[in-house]
Amino acid sequence: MRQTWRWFGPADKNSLADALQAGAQGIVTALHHIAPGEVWPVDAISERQRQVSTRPDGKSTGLHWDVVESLPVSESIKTMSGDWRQHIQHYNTSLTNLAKAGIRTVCYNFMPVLDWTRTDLAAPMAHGGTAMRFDLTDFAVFDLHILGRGGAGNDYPESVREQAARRFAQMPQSRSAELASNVTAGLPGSAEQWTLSSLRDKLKDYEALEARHLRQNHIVFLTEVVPHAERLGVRLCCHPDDPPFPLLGLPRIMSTAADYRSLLDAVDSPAAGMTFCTGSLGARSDNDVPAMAHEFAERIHFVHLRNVTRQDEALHCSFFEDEHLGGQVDMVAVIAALLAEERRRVAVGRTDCVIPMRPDHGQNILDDLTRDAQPGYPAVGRLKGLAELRGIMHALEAMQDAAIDGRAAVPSARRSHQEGADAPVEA
Ligand code: DNO
Repeated sequence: MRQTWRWFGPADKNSLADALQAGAQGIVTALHHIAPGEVWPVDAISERQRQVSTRPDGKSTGLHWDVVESLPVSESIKTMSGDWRQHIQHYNTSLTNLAKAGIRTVCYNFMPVLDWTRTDLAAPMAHGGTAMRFDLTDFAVFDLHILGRGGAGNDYPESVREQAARRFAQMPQSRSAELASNVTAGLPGSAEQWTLSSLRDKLKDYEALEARHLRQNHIVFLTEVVPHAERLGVRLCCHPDDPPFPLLGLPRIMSTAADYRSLLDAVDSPAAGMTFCTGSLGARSDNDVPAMAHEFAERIHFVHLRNVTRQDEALHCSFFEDEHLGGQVDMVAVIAALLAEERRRVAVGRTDCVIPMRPDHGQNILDDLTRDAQPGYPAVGRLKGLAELRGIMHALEAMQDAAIDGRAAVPSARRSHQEGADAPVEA
């Protein structure tokens, strides 16, 4: 697998030099300054490519912009209202411009209004670092008592409503403001930013939109863009809902194996695929994540490796972001399935036989605690995750090589380490 690293552009507190020291082989980024629905112009794409590939002293970083995360799908497209037709044309133009620049893996999501959502961005961990967390009771506090959404009571069991009322009554103002900001202020990489009042207005647009309508709109969107992507050799890959269940009464339709099965069957093209995010999918106890990696292997174009520990099995709704090998997702089984898919692709002559992966999120540890990088994207926590995941890849590849050659396993670095990456460079 190709070991990539998310970089938010020049404003990112983590530099490309950090990515290189972490051993990244490629960069995942986006033009976050361009609003959803607008065209990504050729010039802006090539400028970002230049930033990725060039060190401040003008020398090459050896890195390239490998994956777009994300080319956002506008709210108008998701609801098929307003300027949606024009936004689809713009989406196709952006795909053309990306393909011209040689960038052909494009991640997107189809979550209405909110992208990834957490109630805590820095929950203390026993080791002294922090991690992100989604707590259903805190979310209910936000929904019922801070946002005050009409009808929200019907969406929570009585026990959660009671606990939320008690918690809100004792909640200091500073924590309720923080909770509101964590949920609504938008996170880096999310499509749109909300205030409490714009969020209330936006939710109205979805009042009549049921899950089945959103599914239909997703298929219409893909029907409009996939033939174009196919001609360009672009692979779109839909990120799962995070967390994978409805929030604020909004439908979420890419949460389970059944959701992906029906979408990928409805739009049966290599240009319509999946971003396999183990952390998002793993937040549901009824998702068998390794089995999903096997089932959808052929259509997986991009991988996020992250782990979660679920905290409320009964409600399967609360979790925290655990260490990459520490949570409930069987990471070895997932990586084994993905490496097997890579070998299968080589055997059938597919050109996309190296699947890009990135260590998704990381706990804040050591210097991360003072660096104030984007939530979820610390340098050291991700570096640690990548190093652990790389270890698994090395071990599994070495065992596979040994099985093929019929000899004892010898650790081999040849496939998962960039050639020359660890050689000394000229000063
Ligand atoms: C969070 C990310 C998501 C992801 C989008 C993809 O860290 O995994 O924001 O980028 O959902 O469209």
